[in-house]
Amino acid sequence: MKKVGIIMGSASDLPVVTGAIDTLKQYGVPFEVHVYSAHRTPDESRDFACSAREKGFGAIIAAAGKAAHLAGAIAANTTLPVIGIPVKSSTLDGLDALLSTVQMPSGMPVATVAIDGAVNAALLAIEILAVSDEELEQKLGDARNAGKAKVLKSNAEIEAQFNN
Ligand code: RP5
Repeated sequence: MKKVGIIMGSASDLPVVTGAIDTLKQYGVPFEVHVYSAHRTPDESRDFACSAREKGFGAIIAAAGKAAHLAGAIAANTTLPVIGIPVKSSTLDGLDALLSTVQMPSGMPVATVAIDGAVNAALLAIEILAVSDEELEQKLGDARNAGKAKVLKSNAEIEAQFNN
């Protein structure tokens, strides 16, 4: 199975990124975690992106806060799908990172999830790998069904509570 690369701009992003790590573990998807900053270690970020495909990665998650150009910088150096997590690490509550990550010019896509949306970033990476992996696709389907059952149970309880 292809690996997922998780890159964060700073070790201070780890509490957010943990949501992605836990989700990938839950699905048994192999991954690597690195701290590469687009501005503090631009050479290392570039080297990772340039060699990611040949190293067996199938998708890359890039998490960064403030003027967050990490996901875009990674995308500039690979044709692998890149998923950006805008991290809420500033006085602007992550809006700065959201806009910096989502507003990529045409030709250089970054699939941007919600501010601190690490679980969805991992699920999107898993969905990308599941395009050619039936077992993974089955796990995703099972999780959707479990989520549906949970909501239906909540609905039954609420309806009983309000007698409607
Ligand atoms: C960004 O700046 C990082 O991704 C982090 O979210 C933010 C703050 O970094 P530190 O100053 O905590 O290293 O580059």
